Amino acid sequence: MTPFVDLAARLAAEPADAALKDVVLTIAATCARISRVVAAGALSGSLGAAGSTNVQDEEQKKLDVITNDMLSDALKACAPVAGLASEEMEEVEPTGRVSGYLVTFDPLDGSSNIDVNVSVGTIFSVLPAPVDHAPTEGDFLQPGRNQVAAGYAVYGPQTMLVLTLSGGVDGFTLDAEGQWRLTHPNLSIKADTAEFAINMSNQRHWAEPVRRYIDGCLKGKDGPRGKNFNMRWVASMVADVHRIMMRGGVFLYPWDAREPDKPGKLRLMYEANPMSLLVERAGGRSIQGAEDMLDLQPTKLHQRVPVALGSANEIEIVRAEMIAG
Ligand code: P6P
Repeated sequence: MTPFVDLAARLAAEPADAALKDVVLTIAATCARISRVVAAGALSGSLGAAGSTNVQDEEQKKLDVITNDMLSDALKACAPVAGLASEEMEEVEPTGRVSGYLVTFDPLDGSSNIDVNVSVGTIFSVLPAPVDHAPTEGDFLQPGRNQVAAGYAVYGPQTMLVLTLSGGVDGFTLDAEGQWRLTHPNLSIKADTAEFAINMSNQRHWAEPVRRYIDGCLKGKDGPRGKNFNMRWVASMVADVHRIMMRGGVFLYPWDAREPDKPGKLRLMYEANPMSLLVERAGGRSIQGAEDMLDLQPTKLHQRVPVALGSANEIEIVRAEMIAG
């Protein structure tokens, strides 16, 4: 008999309504199925390019399309879901139902890592749906603080689900029977860190505040920070954020001059906002520029934002650099 309670038992203790728990359980069950599809890799012929591009004009991998269909089909069959939106779909998709919840998701984040067997993941966000009409794109454009649930599944050495509804953040590990087991209750991010995650190859393109912050870290114990720093970059947001949930750190994907009209690479509605809710609920911080990410009023469904998130005290140092300009 395992000592680890399962997801349904943990949700039973949540004050959230049964309809929201139904949505979360549907997403969790689909992520368990996605884990098996991802793990099969070349054996199932699901690696490689799909031969199409998504709304971001990015080449789609076969697994981007397969996993998007898995989540879309499951959510359309889930009664409390009134509408869904995905990185892989240009428009929002009303389900024909009114009221309940809206779900946004990145079905397989980091998919460029799939073919080289590096961790990837699924990110999801749940928002309240309008009560009196079928949802339109405008109904999805709610600040991150409106989220009623958020989470990710990371398909790595273990498959884990990290989730927040009304309270804290819990981590679940998928067992051999396909059940999510509560292995990491009440996750909390260390307030201080000596580890940053950023794609250093873009250094010459960063704005001055980010360049100053990273230079300070790189100067180590003889520099302004008085300590040495370590660097990590998985190039899979889910994997980098999961490491921060487990041992602290900061993750930055800032604006850079390569495409100056783009505020950042990552998407607000189904990457930055769900990750920011999880990080804040675990005691961390998440900012875009000098503002809290969760306060941002979205203007477009596939809007991109610069992201800096992680250990609270370290992010406040980043925020101070942003304010200094
Ligand atoms: P780069 C994956 O494509 C992603 O959207 C995030 O998961 C990841 O953090 C980032 O892009 C990696 O970007 O420019 O380092 O390849």
